[in-house]
Amino acid sequence: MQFDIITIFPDFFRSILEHGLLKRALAGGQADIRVHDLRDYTDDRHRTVDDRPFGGGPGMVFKPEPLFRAVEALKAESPGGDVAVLLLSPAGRLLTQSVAEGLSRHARLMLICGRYEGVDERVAEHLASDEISIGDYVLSGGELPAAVVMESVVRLLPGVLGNEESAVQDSFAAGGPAVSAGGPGLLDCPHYTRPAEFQGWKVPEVLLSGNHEQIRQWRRHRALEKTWRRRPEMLENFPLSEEDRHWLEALKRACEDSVPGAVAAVSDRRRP
Ligand code: 9D3
Repeated sequence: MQFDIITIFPDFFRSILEHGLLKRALAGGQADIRVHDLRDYTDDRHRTVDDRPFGGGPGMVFKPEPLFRAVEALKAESPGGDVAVLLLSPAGRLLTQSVAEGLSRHARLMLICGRYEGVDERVAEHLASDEISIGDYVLSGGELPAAVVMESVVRLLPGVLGNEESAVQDSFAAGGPAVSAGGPGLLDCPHYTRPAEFQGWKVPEVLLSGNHEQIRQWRRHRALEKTWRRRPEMLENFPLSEEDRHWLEALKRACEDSVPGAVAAVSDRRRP
């Protein structure tokens, strides 16, 4: 898959491309990532990318011409190709695992990073095919969001994760068919490693027991419990098994009755 990032801070991307998953995907040929300096697509002496907003007000707005010139020049390299042009913008559609899955099906992604107060609206309307936000908090530009989008997409590409199953087992993808269809998964169960006791805090005994059926069940219950406590809305579209449903009902009853011992017994809390 080919990625083209258009930014006024090309150096920003150096370190993320030289580490971990993105480095590996580049080396392995699953991803080809190029970073383009928006100023290379200006035509004035000062390499101007922004201007004052019509109608007045604070801040500066990215001019349309350099962005159109950049995207059109890059598009000309792959005529007729399946290219998505993403504008990273706080007003975009929220990035979720299923949005990342959709993006991963394109042959080529162009990522436009805005800065300042915004980007001329004609870019969103007539140049970008999609606008993406990574969440409801204010950042100062689209560079971090572009890196987030890229990492979420690249790890879905065939051959990128050493273990082809890891992507499927991820928190937001756990749970099979409903999840492949873009639904939410469950939060992950807790993980532990040695030592079995650290500063007086013990690893749950069942994990040391060697009883794989009990371990599997414990992990399932912990994942269900964590999801119910922290992200109950994720359970609404999740395909619960009969046994999941029964166990969750028992947990809810114990919590509603707020009998500490009962909650501890159901949820295996050592410090209720
Ligand atoms: C004062 C201007 N802001 C009013 C709320 C608008 C604004 C424009 C541009 C706020 C931030 C930015 C810079 N942010 C991004 O370009 C951005 C972003 C973000 O801030 N949060 C989450 N996802 C994204 S994607 C791009």
